[in-house]
Amino acid sequence: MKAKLFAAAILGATLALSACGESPEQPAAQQTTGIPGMKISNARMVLAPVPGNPAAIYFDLAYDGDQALALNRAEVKGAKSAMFHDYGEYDFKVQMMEMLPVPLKKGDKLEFKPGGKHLMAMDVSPDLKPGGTTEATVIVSGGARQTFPVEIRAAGDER
Ligand SMILES: [Cu+2]
Repeated sequence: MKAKLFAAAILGATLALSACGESPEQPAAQQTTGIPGMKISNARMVLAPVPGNPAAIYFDLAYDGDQALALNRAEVKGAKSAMFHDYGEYDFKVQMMEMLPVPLKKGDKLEFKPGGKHLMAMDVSPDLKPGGTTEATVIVSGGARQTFPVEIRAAGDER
């Protein structure tokens, strides 16, 4: 009798869990967030020495999804706009420029790092302070988005 009750309780909990997972009351934003197979880690924002100047965001990206994508847009919470930058040779000088869309296919790994590809946040709010966190969102061809937490560092901190 006791065992039967126990089993019923487990069954009840399982039902409740799956019902919760399939709940249609989830906000729409949560259902469209996340790019299947994409993992983003080690994300950090390095603030400019002068407050309000553009801040660079670096992160590691691994893609293991089946669909081929192109990465070309991003948004940063607390910044008016954000764009991907890369370094390239132009006019016989190496300089920072807008990044061309990066194709992503299964198994690709990409490092956004100092001196290479990075995400630049423009008009950064003074509310973004070293030691805090913000959120960035990458957007790929087709409009799928993935949001991830970003640690905020001061200009002189390790990048
Ligand atoms: Cu830049």
